[in-house]
Amino acid sequence: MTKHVTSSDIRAAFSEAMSAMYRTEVPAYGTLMDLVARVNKEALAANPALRARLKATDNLDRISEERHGAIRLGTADELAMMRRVFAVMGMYPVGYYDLSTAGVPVHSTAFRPVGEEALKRNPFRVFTSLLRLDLIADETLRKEAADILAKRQIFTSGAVELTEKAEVEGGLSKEDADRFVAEVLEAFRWHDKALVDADMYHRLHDAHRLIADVVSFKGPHINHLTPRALDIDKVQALMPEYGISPKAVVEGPPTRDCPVLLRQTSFKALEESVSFEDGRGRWKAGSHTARFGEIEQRGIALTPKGRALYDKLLDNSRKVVRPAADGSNAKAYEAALAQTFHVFPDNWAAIRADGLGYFSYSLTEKGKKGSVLPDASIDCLIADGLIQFDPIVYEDFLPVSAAGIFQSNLGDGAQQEFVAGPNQKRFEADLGAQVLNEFDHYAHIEKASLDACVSQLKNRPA
Ligand code: OOG
Ligand code: NI
Repeated sequence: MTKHVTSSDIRAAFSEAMSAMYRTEVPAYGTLMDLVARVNKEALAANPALRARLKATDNLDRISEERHGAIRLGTADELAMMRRVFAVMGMYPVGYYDLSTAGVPVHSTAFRPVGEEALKRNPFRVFTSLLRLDLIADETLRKEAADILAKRQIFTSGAVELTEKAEVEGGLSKEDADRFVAEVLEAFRWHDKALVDADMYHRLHDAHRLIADVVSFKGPHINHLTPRALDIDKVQALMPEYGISPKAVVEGPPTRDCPVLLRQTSFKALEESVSFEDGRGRWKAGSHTARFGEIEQRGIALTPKGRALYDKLLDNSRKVVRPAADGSNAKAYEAALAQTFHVFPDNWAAIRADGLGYFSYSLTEKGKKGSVLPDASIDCLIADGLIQFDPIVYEDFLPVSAAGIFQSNLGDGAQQEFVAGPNQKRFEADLGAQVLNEFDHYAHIEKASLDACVSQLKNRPA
């Protein structure tokens, strides 16, 4: 019997290989990584408490590594196969994101590790979007785009064979895993020679820039990678000094003492040279804008109640100031956001008491020795210093933020409106599986931690 490597090890190797490839392909991304490493180092030096906490809970050496990337697929078959490929790496579809309401003709999920141990070993996830051709108004163009997509094969035969082998045998040997990573990486590679001629590219582009990005090329090139920043505001402020141009505003909640959900920002996508065949075997130079670099900073996962409050406050603040793509009202937007979020409690005890966030519970030193009456409430156990609680980190994405990231990287032109609403059923049919509900998932982690504390306390003789 051959020994299998773990799916987490394959994921870690894959994310490392992807990082190396992307840095070579997009040198500005390497610059961003250098800036992030510097800011993270400074943040740790300036804040010993943060350093101690991260040392206890995270691998300090890997703090500045990539947390996620993103791709955009063209067909149901591509999505279904991508699901099987990611499963080999222990990455499963979590959440459904409809971006049509934000003027982007896609719907998406995030493939990610789900268990605590897997997340700790390597948290790499891939935000994966599927183009909604049904949102192209022009019927002829819709048909042409579908025909082009139907002909392409984004995976190498080696990638498909090794995925099948992993499915049949329940894993891969070290040697096969190395080959798997190399073969799968090919699907994420950039191709500067378009599949379509210049005329078709421009017609797709006129329908929506994103449609041109998905349909015109041989595969779903990775369009960004995202390391973790310990001080996202500082990286945003320093980008120009490093010769990279940041998007107008940081997406998500404002800067807070108790971070919630996810804050993200990126540098704007670069204009890159590509070429189009002219039908007579000659290549004609052109350009395409799709690839960028992003950073993220994560906070506590919110309950449906907390999330509803977050959504309402974000919406309210955008009614006061809508961030302009050129950054001209960025300061006013930040001020409005901070102002609106004043009503969102900014200490862990209040966030917990109000039922806004998910927490992981554990026994204190006193709790490890103590015992309690069977009917003691959790609040009493906390008040008596037997149980402590820590925020559970949000591991998913935010549709409004994702739309902001998409938009700022699709150029600053006028936004388009789509009438379609979410269609999770259709997405899951195309995926060939159901996506995990993120709230159920966090609630489960919270409950398991609580049950463990209570059973330890109550099973001790009083
Ligand atoms: C994905 C944008 C969404 C995020 O971090 O919210 C995303 C894309 O541009 O394809 O990655
Ligand atoms: Ni992203």
